Formats: sequence, C-alpha cells, structure tokens
Amino acid sequence: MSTEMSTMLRRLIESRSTILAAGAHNGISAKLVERNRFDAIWASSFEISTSFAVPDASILTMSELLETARVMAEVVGIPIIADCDTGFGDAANVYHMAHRYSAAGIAAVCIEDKRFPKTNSFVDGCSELVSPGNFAAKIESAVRGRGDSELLIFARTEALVVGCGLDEALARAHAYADAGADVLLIHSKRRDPEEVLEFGRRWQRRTPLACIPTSYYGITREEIQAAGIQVVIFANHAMRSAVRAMDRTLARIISACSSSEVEGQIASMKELFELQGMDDLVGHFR
Ligand code: SPV
Ligand code: MG
Repeated sequence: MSTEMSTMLRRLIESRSTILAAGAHNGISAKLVERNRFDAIWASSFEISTSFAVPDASILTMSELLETARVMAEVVGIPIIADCDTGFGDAANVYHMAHRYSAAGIAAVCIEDKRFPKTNSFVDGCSELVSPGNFAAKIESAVRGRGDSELLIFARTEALVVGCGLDEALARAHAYADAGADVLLIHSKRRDPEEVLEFGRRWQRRTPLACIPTSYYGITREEIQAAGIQVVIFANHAMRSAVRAMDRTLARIISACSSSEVEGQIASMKELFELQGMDDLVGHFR
C-alpha cells in the first residue's frame, strides 16, 4: 500500500539534485509542510514526542508513532519519511515495523544505529551505538519486511554524533549500503558543517545521502549540492515555531485578560476551516 508514495519519493530522488523535507508531528503540521511546497514530510520522533510532552527517548511506542504518521498520510499528498528511531527493538521488530509502515501508506522508514532505548542526538553523553554488523542485520530485516512494496529504507548513522570520527562513519555507511539501504543519512550535531561536507565528498557509492542541518544551520544550498547530499531534512522547525507562537499568544492573553491584542496576529477560524476541509464538507453534505 505504501507503493504509490514510495514510488513518488524514489522518482523525486532520482530526478532532482535536492529534495527538501520538513518535520511534522500531526495532521495540521503535515498539511503546512505540504502547503509550503516541501517535497516530503519527516515524521519526526522529536516533534511527535514533544507533542505528547514526553522525552524523545524511546518513550513513545511504535503504535503511537505509526498512528501519528498514518494520520499525516491520510491528509497530505506528498511522501512521508517516518523517523523510526532504532526500529523499536532488534531485527525481528524491524521486520514487522517495515511491514506495518508500508501497509499504512508511508513512503519511507528511517532507522538509526543507536542502541535501544535511544535518546535524542542533541542530549550529550547518552548515546551508544550497536555494532555495524548488528545494524546491517536490521537493515536486511527491513528490506525483507517491506516485501513487494517500494518502501524506502533510510539508514542513519550516528557515528559522528557520538564522536567516532569520519572513518568509522564511512565504514558503517558502506556496511549499511551493502545491506540494502536506499538512502544513507549522515547525522552531526556540530555547529559547523565541515564533517558532513567531508563525508559527502568521500562518499563514492550511488546510494543517495541525506542530512539534518539543525545545528549547522548556516550551511548553504551550494555547499549541500557540492557535497552530493540529496535529501535535506529540516527536522524540528515546525514544532519549535509552534511552541514559541502558542506561548507568546497565551502570555499576552493572560496579561491583558483579553484576546483583542492578538486577534489580528493569529490564524483566523476561516483559515483553519479551510485546512480542516470544512468547506468541502459543508458543500457536499449540508
Ligand atoms: C528527529 O527529528 O526526531 C530526529 C532528528 O531524529 S534529531 O532531533 O536531530 O535527532
Ligand atoms: Mg528522531
């Protein structure tokens, strides 16, 4: 069932030098990503955990993350790349994960080589990696689990995040590409993009590269392209901006005991009815 969106994502990756994805955490944020003409949605574990107000630390179950991704898939017409953390366990869990995400119409799953339970990459000192062999076996399992579907498997290495260095990151990435990964995500939490760019320059395989420029946000489109990185994921900006906006609005209302000051600065009910699809409903059924 994932085949249509997976095929769309595969074609995008084959035909474009750069694909832009943005993080979302529910139906409405996914719609805004689509409305702003991103190519794909990143169903971010960080954003979804934040929306439940729990740590991004393998606290949410696969069912909760899958259900959230499914809600997004039902309301948008662009591919969803589901952030599946460590794959919710070992190779057997990954097999079932791939099968279920594919059946839910999700275009791609992304798993990372941290040990379960994982902690968000920006929390210092909490992450440990599984062996390259263990993670390659998980990738092979995801490939088997997708069956005949076109579900894309993103393999993410955290070797740079935990300080293992470029050689280890490249060795792991080679092993994951050999195991059948469709896209290789190289993550970094440094402020400058140099290690990611160097990784890209040294990557000789045909497997496309992806990156998440959260900390090295100064990177340019030209640098990304010159390093041969094709998929760029703005992983958490929808949630970070939503929290700031909601907080400011609520603070102004409580301090004035009135919403009149904020009325002109927030989305109107009409705009939200449009995003809900209310006009269609009223047009057809009322
Ligand atoms: C996410 O958005 O959940 C990610 C990216 O996995 S990061 O927060 O950098 O780990
Ligand atoms: Mg995540």
